[in-house]
Amino acid sequence: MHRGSRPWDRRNFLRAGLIGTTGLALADSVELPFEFGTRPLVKYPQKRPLIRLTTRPPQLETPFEVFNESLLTPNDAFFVRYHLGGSPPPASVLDPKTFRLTVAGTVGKELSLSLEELRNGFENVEVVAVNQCSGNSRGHFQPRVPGGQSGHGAMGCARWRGVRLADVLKAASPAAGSRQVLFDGLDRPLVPTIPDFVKSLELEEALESGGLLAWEMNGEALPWLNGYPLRLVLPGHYGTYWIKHLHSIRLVDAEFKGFWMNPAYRIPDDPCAHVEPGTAPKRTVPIRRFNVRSFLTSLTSGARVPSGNETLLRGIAFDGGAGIREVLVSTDDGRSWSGAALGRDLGRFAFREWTLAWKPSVAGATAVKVRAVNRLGEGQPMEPLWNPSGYMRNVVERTPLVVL
Ligand SMILES: Nc1nc2c(c(=O)[nH]1)N[C@H]1C(S)=C(S)[C@@H](COP(=O)(O)O)O[C@H]1N2
Ligand SMILES: [Mo]
Repeated sequence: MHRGSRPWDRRNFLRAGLIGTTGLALADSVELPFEFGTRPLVKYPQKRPLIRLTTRPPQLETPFEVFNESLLTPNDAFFVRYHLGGSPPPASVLDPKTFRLTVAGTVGKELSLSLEELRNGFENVEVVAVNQCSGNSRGHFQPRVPGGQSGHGAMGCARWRGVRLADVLKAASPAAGSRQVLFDGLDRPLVPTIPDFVKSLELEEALESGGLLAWEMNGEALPWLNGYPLRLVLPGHYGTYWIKHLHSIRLVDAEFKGFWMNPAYRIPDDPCAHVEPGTAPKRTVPIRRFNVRSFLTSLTSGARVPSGNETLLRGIAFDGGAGIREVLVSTDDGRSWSGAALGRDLGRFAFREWTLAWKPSVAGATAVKVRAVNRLGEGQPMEPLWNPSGYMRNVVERTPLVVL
């Protein structure tokens, strides 16, 4: 289909400044607000049309308006991220009848569990938690950095159901001297020069993280592209640890040095994970928890807002698990700030809704800025912080608008 040729095409709506009122079903491309930001929308099994970043492996972003529809991101709109050419694993290796999760390595008791055994052998629990890719919003980095040029759609919030990672680890009786836990999924590299996607956590961290081995997302089986039949859910931690199609947990007594822990997925060893733009960090550490972020979702860039009427501004905020304390909103491009009302609390790992009634009186160009603070007092920087991998963007975002 020829892009940009139809009157209802999303790009035309964007040019007309009407984004936010458009339905996505008929559109076939999206314009992200940075250079080279034109992206096709593509349809995968169990998914509505999503923003395509790459095809092999699939990397799909959630269209931003979805975050204004509900606090829980629908399964069919949830973003998808893979690393290996062999991802996602084909349905033939994901047969729930033959599936086994093994727990091995430096353990007193090796485990090999079917999905039934996992479900029936341990307490079933739920958590509402945000999953966010380390490189969410990477396309906004200046100077630009290599890697998937994501907009803000490599995040989502869902209700996950499964068993506690800690309960399963304890059932395997970790041996004294066990130091780290390795997680591997059923997807495999296509060529032997690419290392398998394996992630590690300190054992202590794995026991205390509140992590789940989850088979359910928003009340349904995990979608194929989000880890069917079992995935790690590590609330407050970047998505890189949320291993999909998880089939192997391995305890080791040394530090794991796999490619996806080092050199990949590392940040400058600095409290704000940043360096001078264009420079390399002297020391790095593995990326871990989310910093604080917030977004305006009810209006997007270029929206026209009538003066004299009340407009309800709405958005989301989240952090790495302390929970959101307050959200401040500026409707005059950062000159003055008002406290927004916080909505339903779905737990300290979830998207927190915020709202603020705004009655603009002056016509002309302005911008809305949103700034959240968590319960530890951590906020968001007014100027973007930079690192060479384009991770952890959390600058106060700015949405330019026109008051009519
Ligand atoms: N098996 C497997 N699990 C994986 C990955 C992968 O490549 N393979 N990518 C990770 C990364 S970097 C992210 S951001 C999340 C994304 O989760 P989602 O695709 O369900 O949104 O999956 C993680 N789990
Ligand atoms: Mo990621």
